[in-house]
Amino acid sequence: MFVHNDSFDGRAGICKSRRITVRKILVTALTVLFVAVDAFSIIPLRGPLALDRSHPGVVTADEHSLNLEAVDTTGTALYTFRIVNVYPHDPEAFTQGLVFHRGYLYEGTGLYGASTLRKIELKTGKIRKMNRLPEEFFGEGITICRNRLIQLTWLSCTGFVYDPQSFRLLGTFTYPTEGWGITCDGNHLIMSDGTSILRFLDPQNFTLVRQIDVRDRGKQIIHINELEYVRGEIYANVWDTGYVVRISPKTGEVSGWIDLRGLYRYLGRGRKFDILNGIAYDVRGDRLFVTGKYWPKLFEIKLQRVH
Ligand SMILES: [Ca+2]
Repeated sequence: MFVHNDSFDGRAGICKSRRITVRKILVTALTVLFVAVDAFSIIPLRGPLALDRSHPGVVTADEHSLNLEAVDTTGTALYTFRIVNVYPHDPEAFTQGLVFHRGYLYEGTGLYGASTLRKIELKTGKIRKMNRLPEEFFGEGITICRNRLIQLTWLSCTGFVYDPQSFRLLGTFTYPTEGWGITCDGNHLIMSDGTSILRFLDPQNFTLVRQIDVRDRGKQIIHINELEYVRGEIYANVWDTGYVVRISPKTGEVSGWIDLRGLYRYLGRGRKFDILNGIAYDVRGDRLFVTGKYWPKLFEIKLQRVH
């Protein structure tokens, strides 16, 4: 059974004033979600994309209000990328969570009144299954851990637990912080809350096991966002930057920065898109996928060491 886990550290105050409201909302939410899982549809998007390497768009910070600033990576490993494949991605998706599981992508999207959970065909971008969250929930990170699909919400202190095959709602749990990103290392859930702290939770009862503080050469790295566990490391989008950080799960130390700002120029000119957000890893195929909010494309990339 799921527990109401409001006590994993001193930041518990964020939820307490909302608890009664949250319970009321949950009753409504559970009803709506059970209806929603039966109402999924297959929504065709577009076919596979070919990457036009000869005419990448020119993107300026002014044009898209994106933060294109470089991070000082002196003294820490720096990587850039090579594009291996390009796939379609719903340009209306405000991406908050991304997972690859048994041949399909799973995506969680955000915003009040527009938050969803999706199962997607990688090559075509077709949405095979979709839940809409009740409008009072702002969807955040997702992960699949021990055959349960978990979706966080931003300020509601509530996580949803689904069957990954049917999207049937199995239960909910609470946490005393904001909900940003979540991933799974096989043994624990790993959750971010927008600070530099990553919390390791028991995947059965959602109690806190331990936590780490993400630091690069002693400096706290805040705004740790969407997460992915990749071959013994935690990869994390750093909010409002074009970078992903590689983090030691044992110490929280940053072992490298991945500069993905160069992906923006492949998204097309004159098109609305928002920040880089969304990392998924195919363990069997050793494939790393990244995308962003309102991005029309999802990229399979390989890392290239710069220094
Ligand atoms: Ca992820």
